[in-house]
Amino acid sequence: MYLVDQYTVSLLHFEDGLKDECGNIWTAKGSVNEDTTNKISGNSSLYIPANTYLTSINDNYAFRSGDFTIDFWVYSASPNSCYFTSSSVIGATLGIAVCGDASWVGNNSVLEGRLPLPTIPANTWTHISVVRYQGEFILFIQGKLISKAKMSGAISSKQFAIGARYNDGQYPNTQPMFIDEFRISNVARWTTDFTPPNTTTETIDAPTNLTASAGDSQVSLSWNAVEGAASYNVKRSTTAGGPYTTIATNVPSTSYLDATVTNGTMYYYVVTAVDSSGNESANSNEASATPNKSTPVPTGQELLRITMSDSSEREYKVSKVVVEDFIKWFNRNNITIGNTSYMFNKAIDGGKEYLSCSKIISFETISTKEQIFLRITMSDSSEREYKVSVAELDNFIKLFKYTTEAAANFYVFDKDIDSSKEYLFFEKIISFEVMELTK
Ligand SMILES: [Ca+2]
Repeated sequence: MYLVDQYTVSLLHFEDGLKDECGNIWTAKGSVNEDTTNKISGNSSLYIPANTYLTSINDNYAFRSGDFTIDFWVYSASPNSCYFTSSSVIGATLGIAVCGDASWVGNNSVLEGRLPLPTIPANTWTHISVVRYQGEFILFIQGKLISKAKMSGAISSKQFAIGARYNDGQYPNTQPMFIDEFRISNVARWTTDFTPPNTTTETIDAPTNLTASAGDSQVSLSWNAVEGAASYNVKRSTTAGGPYTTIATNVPSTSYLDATVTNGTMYYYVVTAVDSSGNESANSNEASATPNKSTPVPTGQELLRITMSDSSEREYKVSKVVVEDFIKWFNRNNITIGNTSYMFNKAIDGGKEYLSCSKIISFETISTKEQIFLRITMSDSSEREYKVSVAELDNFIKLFKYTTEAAANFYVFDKDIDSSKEYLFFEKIISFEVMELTK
């Protein structure tokens, strides 16, 4: 299947009714329908019975004097079918038509050229394209340049019809036909012979909804499955937008754990889908994460922050028992002589620290209930911040990692401000980071 690029004005795969990948509205006149038995791309083509057709109106179809390309695949029992036109009323506007008897590049009053259309083989898929390049109209059949004519006038028609000679409904095709991969572009895609794109060079859809979540020396990725994908490739960069380096190929599932990362570095990821023929899709959306060593205060501990007489602050993660003991000691010594010291075990190197009571100006205890700061980045790039307890954080991470085990696909946070609740859907979370709360 074609992908939309910067030149694509209209693109119909006929996989989803009349869905246009560029957002144009196509209206069926008569009962056209998808056909899954006869197609060039994906699962289906559009079957257009005799005397039915499609129309669409868009300023982008009025090419003025610019280059353009209209290309499509057709399968018809009769070479007299009328494939498309961009002229609204006979004689009113310069338009383009490719019909069984001729390929028109003008209108009845200002005919700049009229190219005979060679006989289109019956009952076989045929690629047809018409291109305007630097004032010349070029007709290609199966990628082979058939003929050219001058075409310098401005095309003002904003209407398009597929399956009729005029898109007000005059002269619809008299024979049924199938159309697939119909595309309109505002550029000359071909100017010499080319190999028509077909199912063997078909592009598989890119994965969507890639998310990256950071851990300690690792980043876990997940994305939505792509129909027809045999495996996925994972690519990484330290620059937003790439270029990306492939770090994993033949990934069979829709998740990947990258354990070859350095804490503190921001990584940008994309994934691609690969089909059984080895065709690789375009890149997915980009997701980023910064792996970091998270050191939450263990459950049951409290943070004791002591301000000394030299204005330095010392922090200790200690049990509630130690906090109570410290407070008792401080009160007793503060009232009396106040010259003895209190010993703390240092968490980092197992050393001991002695604080002199007379040098302590103040201290505060921060309960574990408010010690963890969780910042979540959502798929709309908004950030949400929550203060959570260690237990809450553990629960959140567990449910986020193993969403399948979660009873629900969302997590409920209590809002500090008005004690209301907020529901965050796991699939909308791109990444999150954990910090110790500092005041
Ligand atoms: Ca198709």
